[in-house]
Amino acid sequence: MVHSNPYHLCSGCLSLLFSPFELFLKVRLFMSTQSSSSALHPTTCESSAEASVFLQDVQSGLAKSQKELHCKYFYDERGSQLFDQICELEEYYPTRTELGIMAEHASAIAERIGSEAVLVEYGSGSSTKTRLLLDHLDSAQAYLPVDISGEHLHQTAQQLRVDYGDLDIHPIVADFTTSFRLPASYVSPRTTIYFPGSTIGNLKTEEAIGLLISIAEKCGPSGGLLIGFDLAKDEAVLKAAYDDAAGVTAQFNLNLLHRINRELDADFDVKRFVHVAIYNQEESRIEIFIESLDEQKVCVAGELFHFQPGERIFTEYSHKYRVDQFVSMAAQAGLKMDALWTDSNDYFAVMHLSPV
Ligand code: AVJ
Repeated sequence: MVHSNPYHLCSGCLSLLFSPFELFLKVRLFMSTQSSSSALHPTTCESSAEASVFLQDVQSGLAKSQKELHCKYFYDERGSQLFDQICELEEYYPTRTELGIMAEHASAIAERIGSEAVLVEYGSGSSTKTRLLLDHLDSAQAYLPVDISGEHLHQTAQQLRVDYGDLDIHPIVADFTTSFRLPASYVSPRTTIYFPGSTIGNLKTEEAIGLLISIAEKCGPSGGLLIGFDLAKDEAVLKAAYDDAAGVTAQFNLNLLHRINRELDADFDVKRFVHVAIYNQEESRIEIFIESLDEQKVCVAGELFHFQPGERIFTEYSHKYRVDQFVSMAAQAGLKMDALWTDSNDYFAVMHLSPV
């Protein structure tokens, strides 16, 4: 029952003020302060508060007339594994294409970023594409990978320190879609934000512009933004990429229901749901849903949710931009394009922008 949950009032009030992304960070930051300030605070404290935010988000998302679950919840351990498998699929062109662009143009891109850069990466993960940059940058001052997954981040940073001995590496555990700050000692006129992976495409257009505004505030007058985003293309190519023949993307999407069953007290009968990926031509984006095959009831921590046959839970957008569209979004954030690199099919774009 919602009312027996001690976090209800607190997160309920907060959620009126902040988007789920912002709320997520606020709790993360709060909890990380807690655990670092007191060794006596066991991890159970952190996990129960996180579980409570997750539960609130799931229950409120399923209570909407258009049911929804936030795509950030895809990435538990199993979900991250499945995402890595997606990146290896023949049909899933973005990862491979972006890496190809970075490999082919690494020295031109590094030249554009310039010397003595402070490089800040949003959603750094394993920093694979970044190594291509670091190998070519002229005497970078520092590399600050920002990621929500602390454990993975610190492991990656440790390996980078081994491989890039002279470089100052300062990992930051944060959700970059919220108002996080760079440590004062790293604020530089040569700050460049690196935001690969077309993660921006998962945001709604207003949210994407908001994020670009916060990036424009952080990058220095002689710094900029290096961003990777997916381009509009043939519908058949897009649909195959988000509904692959082997069904890995379906597993990735449906894992969210398994995760809710595992972590929250829920009883989704996952085999009675299917993965749906549609292309919305007007909005130029893939829209991903989980569709109920029949009429059914699902219980999540004491709350009952009804599904009609064919009813869908919205889980993710993946926007596919035209270059001019992206340029005008960036202009609204005070950023102007000064270089663009694409692949021979024009499937993916890597753009460098500077503050105006
Ligand atoms: C890499 C997070 C941008 O939208 O292509 C892949 C996520 N979802 N298949 C994307 C994703 C389904 C992906 N991002």
